[in-house]
Amino acid sequence: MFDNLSDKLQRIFKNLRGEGKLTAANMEEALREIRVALLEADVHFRVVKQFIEQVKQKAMGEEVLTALSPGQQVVKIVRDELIKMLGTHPSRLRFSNEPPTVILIVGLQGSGKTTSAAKLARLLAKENNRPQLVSVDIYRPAARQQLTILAKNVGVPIYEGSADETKPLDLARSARREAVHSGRDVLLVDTAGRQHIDDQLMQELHELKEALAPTEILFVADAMTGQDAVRSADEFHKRLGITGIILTKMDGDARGGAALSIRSVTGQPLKFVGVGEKPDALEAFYPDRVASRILGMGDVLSLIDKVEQAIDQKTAEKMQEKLLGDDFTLEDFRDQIKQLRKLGPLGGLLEMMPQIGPLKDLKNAKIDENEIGRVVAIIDSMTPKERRNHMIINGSRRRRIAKGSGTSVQDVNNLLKQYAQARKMMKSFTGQAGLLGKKLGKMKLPMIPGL
Ligand SMILES: Nc1nc2c(ncn2[C@@H]2O[C@H](COP(=O)(O)OP(=O)(O)OP(=O)(O)O)[C@@H](O)[C@H]2O)c(=O)[nH]1
Ligand SMILES: [Mg+2]
Repeated sequence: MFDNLSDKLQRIFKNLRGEGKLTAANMEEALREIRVALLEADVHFRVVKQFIEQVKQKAMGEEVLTALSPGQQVVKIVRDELIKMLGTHPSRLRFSNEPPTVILIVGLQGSGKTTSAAKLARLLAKENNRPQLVSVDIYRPAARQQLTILAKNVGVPIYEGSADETKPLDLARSARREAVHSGRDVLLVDTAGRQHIDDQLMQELHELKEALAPTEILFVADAMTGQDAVRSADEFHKRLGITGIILTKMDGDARGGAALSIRSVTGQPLKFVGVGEKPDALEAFYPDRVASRILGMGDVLSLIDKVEQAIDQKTAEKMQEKLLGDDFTLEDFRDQIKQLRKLGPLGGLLEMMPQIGPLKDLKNAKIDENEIGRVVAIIDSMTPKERRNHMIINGSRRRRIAKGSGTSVQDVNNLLKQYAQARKMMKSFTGQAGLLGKKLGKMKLPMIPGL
């Protein structure tokens, strides 16, 4: 559903990535385009304004991360700000210390309350809770029956009430008693919807709130209604006090702006999103995942994360100097390999690399994790002197090293051969270092010896 926004942002970033340097001018231009893209996605204008302001400040003030190119840096800032806008932490349901935890489900007519109540009950049951449902929608004919059918579907008990229970408060109180009686730990209360927010509805909800002391009051908002969903969430919050939001129909073709603004406007977290009509179409809301999906570059972003986490900047720079110099020892060779290993399975890492220039061929390179372990073990079994000068490693030293590392002399020979090749390759790179550096961007990833 974020397709359009995603496309636009990607185009903006792509243009930026081509720029060698971030200047006030190209930044201004990019920000203007981002602003338009967000507004077109129906994000609330105040939220957009604040967002752009934040990104601008960060981009201008940010200490330059040498591991990232200017374009990547902007992507990172925008991503971080998007996450902030969506809520920094995934927001979980809160549970009462004294069961049953009561969850009141409120919202306008047709927003998806009843469906979401059943979906949530199913999710809770799957996570080893003992939920129970009740509908207090006495207004719409067959509303309670609708929940009864859904409850059967998801295999969660429902309090159906007796014939003389015709008031929401009575139904709710009895359901709660029943839940306590049968050892249910969560009571989900599906309420009636109205076309508009009116005093009568608010009165009823207030009474339910008072009687049940719910731990959560979840506002169900229909994403397809865009800014209306944001506005009604805000009003419900002001009048009733909500604790979280379920945004439904995110599988539709809404522009997504509601999802982006609802948190900033109401100050309440998005907890779940509905992504279909089926009982299993409810997902916990993870701000970081959604942000990455919007940017449509989850892969590149996680690569940025990994690089930031795994590579000690200084070490990487020193290493690069060494790689291009003459004193690339077996120790450096080992450290290189260890650095690479910190990035996790190499196959995955290579998949995430942009498929451009010299990196294109890396994707097909098969790197055996066991092989890396062997190489490290062999080098660890050498004496410091041997590591600094491989020329002294004669036959008897090779036998000793093989024994010490639990490998064979053949393995040691292979490693020394690889190392010699890597050295040779490094040297031949020296001449083209400038060109290569440019091609690799400023990521300063350690190069892979032996490839
Ligand atoms: N595609 C899609 N449809 C949904 C989603 N959630 C709910 N619906 C559909 O929206 C319609 C209304 O859902 P209900 O759960 O009955 O809505 P409600 O808020 O309980 O409605 P009232 O009780 O009349 O106020 C139904 O047809 C649902 O199948 C969703 O996440 N995606
Ligand atoms: Mg309903």
